[in-house]
Amino acid sequence: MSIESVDVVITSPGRNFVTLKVVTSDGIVGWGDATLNGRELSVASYLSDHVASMLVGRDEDRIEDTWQYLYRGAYWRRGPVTMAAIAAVDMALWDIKAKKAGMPLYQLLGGASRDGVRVYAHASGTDFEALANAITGYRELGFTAVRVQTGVPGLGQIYGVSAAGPGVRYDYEPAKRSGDRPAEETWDTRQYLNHMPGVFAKIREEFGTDLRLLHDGHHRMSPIEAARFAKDVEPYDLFWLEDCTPGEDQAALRLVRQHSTTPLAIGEVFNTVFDYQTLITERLIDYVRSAVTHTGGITAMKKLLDFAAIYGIRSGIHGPTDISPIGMAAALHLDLAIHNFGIQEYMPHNEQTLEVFRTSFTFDRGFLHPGDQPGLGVELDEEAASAHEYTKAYLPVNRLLDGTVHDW
Ligand code: CS2
Ligand code: MG
Repeated sequence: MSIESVDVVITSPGRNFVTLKVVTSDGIVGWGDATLNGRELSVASYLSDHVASMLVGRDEDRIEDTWQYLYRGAYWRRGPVTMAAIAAVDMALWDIKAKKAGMPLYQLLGGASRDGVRVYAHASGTDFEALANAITGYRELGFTAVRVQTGVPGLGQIYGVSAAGPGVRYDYEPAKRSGDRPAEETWDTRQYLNHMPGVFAKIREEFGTDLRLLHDGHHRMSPIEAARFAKDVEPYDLFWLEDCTPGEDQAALRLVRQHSTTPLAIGEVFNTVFDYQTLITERLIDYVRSAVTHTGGITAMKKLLDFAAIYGIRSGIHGPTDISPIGMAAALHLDLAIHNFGIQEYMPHNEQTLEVFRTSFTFDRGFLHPGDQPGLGVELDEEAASAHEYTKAYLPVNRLLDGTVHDW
């Protein structure tokens, strides 16, 4: 048995996705997610122009060797493009291996460690009323955890708040089809710092203490601002404060840790374990946020989460709509199997996307389950995919009120 063909499928059912299709000489198909929001074609080219020909003829069962071959063999390593490409190959090979075994992937990762995967939804609103409406809606669907993002008085459209207006299920899509350059948003950390603690106080007053609340700082605060924010929200018992400060400055989290016991989550823009080394070994975070799609796949993610487990750190795998249903399924198989599971992000994909990606994972009262189909449990409908042409889209660029470029 060997790999017979390797192809890249680019489709855009409402937003862009890049998918790798690997077919063995016995006709078994494996799928891998290679989507990198705003830079999709870079990964598509890395795969089709540089990797595909290297894979044809290789033994599809040698997953670890293929991973090392693509990581060490490239010489130029790490980074979001390289690791998304490797992730897609890795996911496809695990999909094939589990299909050959006639088992859902989680069985090959040690079997189920829990009955279901607790997920959190994105609740947002331009003002408190809209936010409360969204939280109520998600609670009615059975969610036990919600991420809270809201507008800041005086600022326009900001990160994480649906432009589509309040609602339980909205297609919040951060990447904008804005022609040849990104849209721009404005930001002011001081107004944000002064506004948000009161929002959490009102949420606790209205919804009580049981609901798990998460919040995404989205890389925007300086270390001392993050320390202040984490301390100010401590009374509201957040499940986690995410990306409170740009995580690549790992040592900065020592300052935040000194001032607060608010749990911290970091890593969705990270691509290898080396990005986490200080954060994990010094216990500066509580949750690992990487996506399987951006961190070298299932092989690398399992190693990263096992490393984190030694330090009492749990998973919080990234699951926005710009991770495809294939990448989401890969996360769910890992979530079900590992011991140090924390929580899984779940932004439901739109109907158009689900016509292209035939999923078998199920949602039930706040929990997802990957299902028991052999493999990852997601099949891409190539005919449906061909109906949605790629359209360039950019994540916004953020500027402070004085025009200075800032983390978005
Ligand atoms: C966000 C993401 O889900 C999250 O935690 O940080 O939605 C992020 O903004 C997007 O993945 C960027 O493409
Ligand atoms: Mg985030």
